[in-house]
Amino acid sequence: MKAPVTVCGDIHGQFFDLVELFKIGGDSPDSNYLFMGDYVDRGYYSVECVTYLMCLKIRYPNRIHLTRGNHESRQITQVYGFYDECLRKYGNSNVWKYFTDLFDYLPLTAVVENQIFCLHGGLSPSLENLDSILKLDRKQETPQEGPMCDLLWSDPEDRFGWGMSPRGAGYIFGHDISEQFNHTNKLNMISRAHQLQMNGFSWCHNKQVCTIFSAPNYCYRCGNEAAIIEIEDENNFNPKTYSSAPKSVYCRKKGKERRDSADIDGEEDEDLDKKDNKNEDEINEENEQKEINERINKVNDEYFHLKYELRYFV
Ligand SMILES: [Mn+2]
Repeated sequence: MKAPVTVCGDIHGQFFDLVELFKIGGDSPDSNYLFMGDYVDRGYYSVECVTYLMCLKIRYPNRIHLTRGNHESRQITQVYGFYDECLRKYGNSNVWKYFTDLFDYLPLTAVVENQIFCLHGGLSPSLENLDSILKLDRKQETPQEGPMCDLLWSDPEDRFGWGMSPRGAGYIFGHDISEQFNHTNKLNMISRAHQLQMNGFSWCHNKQVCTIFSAPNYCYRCGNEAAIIEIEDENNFNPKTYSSAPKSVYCRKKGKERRDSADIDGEEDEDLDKKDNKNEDEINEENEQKEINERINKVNDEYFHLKYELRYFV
């Protein structure tokens, strides 16, 4: 990819903060963008975030680039919110299915001006150079181990060599590993996301690795700033930080949500009135819908009480 380009980290379903991001970085297509994954899960608006970014990609394919994060996966989205959000918003899992099928086609990494290696997680002990990344069979669900998994899951650490990751996927890698990789591939630096940064971004490994995090007040309670970095050319970076959108913008009234779930109950009651004269297929279909409705109600409860597990890691 060519500079200038603005590089962004995790978004995690915080749609109103994504709107804020474009206010700070400039509208697409006036500014070029590279997003490094984790569009979905955790926040309440994964559907809106991923739909908006994909629409921009379709409309301006050369102005915006989207790489894959560890959350762009069938398995992870079933645990951390995107799947449940699709059920809640659409009453079935079709939208989730289409998006997770699409995620298999996202690129894993990008290189800006042959100098800046961009990806979601970090390095892999099975990938010594950029050519070996091109040879990966990436059009699949992210595996739970191996080079493709490592690129989306690994983290830099203040240490030497490789280590086990506390996340249970990918590795932790020391500054000697980053130095060797950058030297072998004639790179200036590695730009990555994947870890919460209280100031939005930070350097490590003697300025050979930069972590960018673009979800302000992550999970609506971490109190962190977010950042994006405008790369003017291979030597000039302008970090821009921003806070989350004002609460009045994104807080939907509890009452409205309650009415939404009441509508679902209403439909169910209507169905019960017509219970006579039903064949087995109809009854099965009804039971299936009932299960979905129950799950939707359960998800609504969790939605109100912010029960999604919060970890330091993303
Ligand atoms: Mn991540």
